[in-house]
Amino acid sequence: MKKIRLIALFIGLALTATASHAAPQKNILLLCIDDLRPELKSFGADYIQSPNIDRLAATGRAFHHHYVNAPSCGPSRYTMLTGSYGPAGNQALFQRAQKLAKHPESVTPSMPEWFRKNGYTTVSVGKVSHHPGGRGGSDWNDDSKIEVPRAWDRHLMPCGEWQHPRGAMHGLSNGQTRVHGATPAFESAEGPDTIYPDGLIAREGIAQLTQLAAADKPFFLAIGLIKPHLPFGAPAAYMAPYKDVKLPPVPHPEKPAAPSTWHKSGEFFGQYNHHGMDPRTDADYADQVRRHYAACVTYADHHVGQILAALEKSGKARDTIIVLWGDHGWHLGEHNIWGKHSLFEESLRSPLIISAHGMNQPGAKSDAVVESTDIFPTLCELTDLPEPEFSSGTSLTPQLANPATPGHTAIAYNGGARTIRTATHRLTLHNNGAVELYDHSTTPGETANIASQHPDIVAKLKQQLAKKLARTTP
Ligand SMILES: [Ca+2]
Repeated sequence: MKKIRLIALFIGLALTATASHAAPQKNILLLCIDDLRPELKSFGADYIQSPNIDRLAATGRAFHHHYVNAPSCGPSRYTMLTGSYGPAGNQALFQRAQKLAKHPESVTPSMPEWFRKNGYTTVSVGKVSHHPGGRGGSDWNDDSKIEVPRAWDRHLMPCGEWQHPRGAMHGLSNGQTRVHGATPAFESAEGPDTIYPDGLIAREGIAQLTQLAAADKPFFLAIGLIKPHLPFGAPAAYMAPYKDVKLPPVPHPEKPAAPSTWHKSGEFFGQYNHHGMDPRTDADYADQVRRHYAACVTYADHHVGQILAALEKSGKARDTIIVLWGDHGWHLGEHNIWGKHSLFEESLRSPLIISAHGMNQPGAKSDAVVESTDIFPTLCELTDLPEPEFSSGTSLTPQLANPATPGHTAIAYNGGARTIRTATHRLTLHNNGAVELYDHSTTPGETANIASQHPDIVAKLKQQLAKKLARTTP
């Protein structure tokens, strides 16, 4: 069955290969984008300029109902990189590394480790795991504290004027690093792409891509861009498309009734200086924040374009599977939240695009509910690597072969609650016993909790959620 799906997917390529010689081993180019909402032109947002990601969507499969398994950077990246559910905090991968040091037999291989073991050269550049460059220590550059041991042949983070990965992670223009509570939440300084850290990440990523493409071995290259993570800083040129554009109204901006995973947007309000302004009460300020976020999306999109152009130039585009993945969404005022960390749709839904040369119906979107743990088994199947049976994900090759193929369910968790999304409903269970149930077929904004009216649906989804969570890696 697996083989039939693969042949269906790559029918064009398979015929070419039969006529000449065996197809070369496919490379992987994984593009991770930090805090990217699925608000792109190719995902239906008219006012956003995202031409390069849109072109990728037009040649591949855009998953419009991809859900992350945790609404913050560290635990979400844990699930994508390991194919398993894990701890809920930002230290998830470092905890795994400690466990690996003490009890190596109890830790399953990460996705890059799996590819490396199977003959690939594996390289990461930028923010792929939680810390850009994948190291711990006070400045995140300690070579003795590796976030994902055994994964990478090289894991790089060019820091330039920001001096270290911790500085670059929350950096503003020209080497400014974040000062708790004093740094502005957004900025658009005049200058070239490299006045913000992503300019350096893209440049190093392209250098690595060019080097890997010239070698004989297949490669797994992951490039992680930091924007549009806070602070929303991008060169002024990227603000230009948003100066006069009319922003759509924020849907359901009201604070939800309890119980919910609403929070006080601590990252946004606590880490940055808003000079007394608050987007929850000041419409002009909300507008400015949204425009700067949009500029960061276009800045990220520009780098995606540069990287894809370098892949074309390398001659390896036909032999490379491209994955673009957002590590979670972000509330720009929906449900009265400015941030992530909730278990609402705005935090959990993120873009996923998979593109492989010769695939069926390129450009047709998928509405299947899928989740980040699915990426690992999918890429193994596409490259004919051994199946990672330990993964709790499900290969998405059926959706790649036929975009109308239904999905499954997606689960997620934060410190205080856990949730399951089906094609029609979301159930959220709080640690204190409270329950939320939303029907997306009637109220897609998750504004009407119908848990008390539908105990049957609650019971059924509870069971499904428990079954999936039972596969969590401690
Ligand atoms: Ca993130």
